[in-house]
Amino acid sequence: MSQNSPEPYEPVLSAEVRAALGAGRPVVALESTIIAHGLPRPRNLSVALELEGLVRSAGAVPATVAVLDGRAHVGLGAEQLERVAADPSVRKLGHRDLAPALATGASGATTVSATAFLAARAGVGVFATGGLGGVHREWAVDQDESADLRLLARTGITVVCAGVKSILDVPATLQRLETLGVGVLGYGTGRFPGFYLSSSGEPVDWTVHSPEEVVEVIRAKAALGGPPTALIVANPVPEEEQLDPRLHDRVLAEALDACRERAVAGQAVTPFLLDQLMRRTDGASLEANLAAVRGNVALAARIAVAAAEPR
Ligand code: PSU
Ligand code: MN
Repeated sequence: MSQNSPEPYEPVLSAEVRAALGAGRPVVALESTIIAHGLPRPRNLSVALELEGLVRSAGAVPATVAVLDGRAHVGLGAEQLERVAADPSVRKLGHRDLAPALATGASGATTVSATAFLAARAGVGVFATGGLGGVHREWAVDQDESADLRLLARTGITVVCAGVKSILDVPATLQRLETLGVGVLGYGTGRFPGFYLSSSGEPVDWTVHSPEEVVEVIRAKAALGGPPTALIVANPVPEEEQLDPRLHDRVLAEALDACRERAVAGQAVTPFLLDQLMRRTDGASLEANLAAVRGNVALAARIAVAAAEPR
């Protein structure tokens, strides 16, 4: 991977990503927090490689985003990806953490907020993740709302996700997205997906059925102009791969109790809850999470390919 940028704080684009962007070929950004902090080792590395493979087989270039030794990278080589997956000192970086990480030479995986920011800055228009962060269920007590929401309100990028994590207060998160002016499209559904579950039960206002329809919305949004905002494509996990909803509800209540009892706070909350669900479902939540992420990455690649087609 070439350190081809002379400016110390400029993000480094991999040669492959740089070439694809220069030629108008499709690129899909992938976040790294899910790899470093959302999935168990060593499976996380094989998942990271599998996700990059899914993007490639759809005809697009993967751009996994991370910070390594104080350099922000858009597009990682195999050794860099391995480091993000295996090195326990890799931190979790939201958008606000980027400057201190670069200034101190730190290494970290990027959340949705940091990834969307760096990807959009590099000129990548489509981004895939599992589930967005959002308003936590204890918001009235601790005001924990993921920085993902505000960053997406100010960043022009299309994010494919399975909704927001079901550990969150989903109706409150949808309300925040409405207030912040972030567009939400249900992909093949009139219901907002529920991350591990195909449906959260909440309605969405707009439904699309193909990558081409998503691209039309992106084009209309660009033609309208105005301040940049994200477009969320909410893609449900297939019903046959979702977590059993009854198991989900029972185990989530236990996990939230454990979070409260152990006074887990701040950045640790989301990884703690995801890990608790995995343990308490004997790994079933992990399989549903992976199915959701795979579907999102494949759809994001199809959207990026359709967006790169001449009209
Ligand atoms: N999707 C997943 N697993 C994850 C995440 C998303 O399937 O671990 C990560 C994303 O990086 C997201 C972060 O930005 O969780 C949210 O963390 P917080 O609630 O601390 O903002
Ligand atoms: Mn938080």
